[in-house]
Amino acid sequence: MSLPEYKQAFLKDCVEAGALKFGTFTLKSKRISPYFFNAGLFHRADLLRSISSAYAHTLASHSNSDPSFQFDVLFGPAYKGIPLAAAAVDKLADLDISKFGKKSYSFNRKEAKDHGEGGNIVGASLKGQKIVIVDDVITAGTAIREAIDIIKREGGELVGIIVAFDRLEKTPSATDDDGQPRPSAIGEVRKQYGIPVLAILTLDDVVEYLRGLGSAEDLKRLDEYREKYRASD
Ligand code: OMP
Repeated sequence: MSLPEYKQAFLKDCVEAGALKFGTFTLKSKRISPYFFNAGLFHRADLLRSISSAYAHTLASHSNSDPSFQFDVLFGPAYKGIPLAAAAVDKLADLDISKFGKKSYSFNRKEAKDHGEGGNIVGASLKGQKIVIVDDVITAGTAIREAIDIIKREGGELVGIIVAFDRLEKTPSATDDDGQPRPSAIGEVRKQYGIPVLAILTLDDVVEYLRGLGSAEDLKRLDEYREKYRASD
C-alpha cells in the first residue's frame, strides 16, 4: 500500500473507533452516502492522540515540501475545532520542538465577553499573525467561511486550512444528479483565497485502503459514489 504510515495508522484508528463507518447514510446535502466520517468520536485519550498526531504530521509534511508555508497560530473554530487545534499544536512540538515549539493555538468564543479581559478570542491573538484553521469536515463550506470572517475581523492573515477528511465531492446543488462537473467547497476556498487546504485523509485514501483489505462490496459502493459526485477540483 502506498499510503504514508501516519495515514494508515489514522485510518485504522478511524475504523476501529467507528469514526469511519460504511453503510447507508443521509448527508446534510441529502445525498445518500455509502460512508460517513464522524470526527466527534475522537474524545477518548488514545483517539485524540491519534487524530492530533495525524494533523501534526500532515502540517509538518506540507511545510517540508513547501518551505514558504509558515504559520504562527492554529485556530480551532468553536466548538469542535477547539480541542483539535490545542492537541495538534502539542503534537507539532513533539514532532520538532525547534521548528514548532513556539507555535500557538487559539479559538473564538461563541458569545463575546464584556468583562475581565473582554473580546471573543481565547489563546493567542490573531492580529498580524499567520493563521491555519483546524476543522473536521468541510461539505458545503458554511462553517469554514464563518471562521475565515473571524480571522479577517481580528486582523490575522489566513495562510491555510487543515481538515481531517476531504470527501472530494462537488458542492451540492438543486440539480444534484445532473452529471455536470462542479468544484468542491474545498476547491472553491482554495481558489478564492489562494491558500492550501490540507486534509489528513481523502476519499481516495479510503478507497486505496479498502482495496488493500479486499472488502469488495464496500469498495464497489464507494467507487460508484465517488464517480457520481466527484468534484472537478
Ligand atoms: P459544512 O461544510 O458547513 O456543510 O459542514 C460540514 C458538516 O458535514 C459537518 O458538520 C457534519 O454534520 C457533516 N458531515 C460529516 O461530519 N461527515 C461526513 O462524512 C459527511 C457530512 C455531511 O453531512 O456532509
